[in-house]
Amino acid sequence: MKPRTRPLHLLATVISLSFLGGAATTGCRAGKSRPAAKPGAVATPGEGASLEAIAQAHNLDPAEARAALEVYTPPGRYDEFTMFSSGGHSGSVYVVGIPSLRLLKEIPVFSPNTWQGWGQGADEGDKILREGSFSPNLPTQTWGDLHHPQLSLTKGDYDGQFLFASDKPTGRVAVIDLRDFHTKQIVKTPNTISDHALFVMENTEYVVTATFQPSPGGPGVYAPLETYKDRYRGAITFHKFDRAAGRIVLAQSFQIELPPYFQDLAIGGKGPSKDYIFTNSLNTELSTGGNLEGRPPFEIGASRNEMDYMHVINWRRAEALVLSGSPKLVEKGGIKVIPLEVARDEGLLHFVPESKSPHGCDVAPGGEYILTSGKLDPHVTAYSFAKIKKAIDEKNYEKLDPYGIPILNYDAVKEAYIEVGLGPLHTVFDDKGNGYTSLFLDSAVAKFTLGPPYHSAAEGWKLVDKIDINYNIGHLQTPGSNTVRPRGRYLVALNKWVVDRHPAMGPLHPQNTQLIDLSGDKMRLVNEAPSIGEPHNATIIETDRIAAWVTYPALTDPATMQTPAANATKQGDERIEKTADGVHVHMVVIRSQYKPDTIRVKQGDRVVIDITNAESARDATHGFGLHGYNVTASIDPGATQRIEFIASQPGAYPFYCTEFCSALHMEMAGWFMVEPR
Ligand code: RUQ
Ligand code: CUA
Repeated sequence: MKPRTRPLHLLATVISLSFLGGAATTGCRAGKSRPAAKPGAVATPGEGASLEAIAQAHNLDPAEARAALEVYTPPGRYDEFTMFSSGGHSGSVYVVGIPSLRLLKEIPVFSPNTWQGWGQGADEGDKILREGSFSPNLPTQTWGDLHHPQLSLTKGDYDGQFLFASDKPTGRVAVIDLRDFHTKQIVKTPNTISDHALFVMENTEYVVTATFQPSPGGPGVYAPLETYKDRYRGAITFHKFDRAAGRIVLAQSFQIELPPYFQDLAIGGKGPSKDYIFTNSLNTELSTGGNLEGRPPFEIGASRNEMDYMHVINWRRAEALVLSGSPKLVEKGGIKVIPLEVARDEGLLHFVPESKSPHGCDVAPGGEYILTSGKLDPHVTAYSFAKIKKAIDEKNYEKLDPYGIPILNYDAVKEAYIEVGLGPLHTVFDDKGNGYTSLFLDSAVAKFTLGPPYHSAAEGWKLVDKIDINYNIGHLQTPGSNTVRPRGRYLVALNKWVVDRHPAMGPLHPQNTQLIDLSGDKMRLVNEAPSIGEPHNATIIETDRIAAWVTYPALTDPATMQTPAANATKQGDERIEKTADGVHVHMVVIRSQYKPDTIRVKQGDRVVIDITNAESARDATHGFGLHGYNVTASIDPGATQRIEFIASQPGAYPFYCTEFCSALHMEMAGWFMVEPR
């Protein structure tokens, strides 16, 4: 590839060193002062004090006093927006109100949760974790890095029905139903050993994931690292989503094999670009590390080339090939796979040069531009989709990559190259034609104008504002940013480190979410809150657009959402049946008793307990805690739930309600008696 003039190239090298060194940005950068922490309330003036006096007593400057009023959500009122935030390695999704930043709920996904009885050894969550584990021949994976949450779309906008979330290390996708905020399915992406990106297509036809580390064929498949170039492959996977069933259907899913680059972030096109998807890649050098074996460390080996490749994939044509039943496809891991050579020969895949070690890959709301950032280059590059299309049609190639994939001419497809600051990562959008890019190294957010049709050619692609945040920002989000209708109003900065923002509480600090007001020309920091785990990425929707239930319709099985569920127990029909290998308990719970409250089994019996909560009152959840057997369940009003285990040890075991449900909650208990054989 011919060398290009890179303004600030030297600077990029310096940045690269500090970026690779990791700890270079603690926010305590020399030469740049940040406001020192100051005490909160020093005295609370009594009733009748003026707002000014209260602000003064709380040591608030006018901007802080104003922000306090702007984000205050009085007791009993709801936040305007709801954010579904990644919990990183906590494995959960956290539901947070905006602008208050109040934590509203935890949705357990990839990790067990005792409060909600999720993945506790005998319940539905346990089954979902097992079925969606990395490999059937390895222990059930009970942790993950919940990375990218994404709401379901209808016509390119949020519909409030489903939330999907990816697990980066293992390459899994979870489906969460927003009627009850429960995880319904976890799917291991076939043939991959790790995934990074997750996004959904315009009408949620597919949930798409792209690999991170390439693999020789998925869990359990070995090929020597020396054969990396020939035997390892990346992939982009189209998980078919059946909206009526609320499940991913692997039999109708497909995958396109890609070169063994690390595919990193990906996004679907919109409007003119809606038949295409775009994904970054890094390590086009095909480095495999080996720092004790005479090879460069991975991070050095993987950053040698000046440019990596943005992948431009014609998914519409790929889908047509799959639906045509073409014999060129192979069946692997339960899905149809388009081999790399077929993708190349069918013209499904083109590359666009992009600044090395790129990160964000985002599409402007109208689909005209694709924006990427090179972590080591202080610019955002905007590519014009029209120019990409033209270059593909005219075969305007610079050269072919080692796998024969055409690399489009950079100068022919580039639209703009905007200097934003150090360590640019992701870009989001507002409703006024502006882009906002997170700057990891600068610990800042840059605001710039998009080009036509958002702004005139003269006004477009200009840096217009910048704000410091605290500290190492990764993703950022605005409500509806990746939809066809970004809402603007607020921007959330999701920060990896919090350094000095909260009082010392041991060396592991909380991480941090900061709220920025976008209503004026200048961005304003108005709120912040610590988070549990890394708030990796988020997705933000109007609270009143979420189609959540307040109770289940009577006799619903949350596992299937069917009502009446086959295993529900009606009041008056409570009983204990002997089965060939044990007992089957049909139980009803209602304030404040279990019926039956005495269960007698023999040691070694298989025990099946179908528990139905007969309540219809809002919030009338009951639990079932059987310690010793390590069984706990939370049965919400209207729900029915099955618990299954073997009564292996004799003894007298109490069970009790784990939800403080009534004045007689302490009396809501029973006996599980296991008679020795
Ligand atoms: S990517 S911090 Cu793993 Cu979501 Cu950019
Ligand atoms: Cu039911 Cu406590």
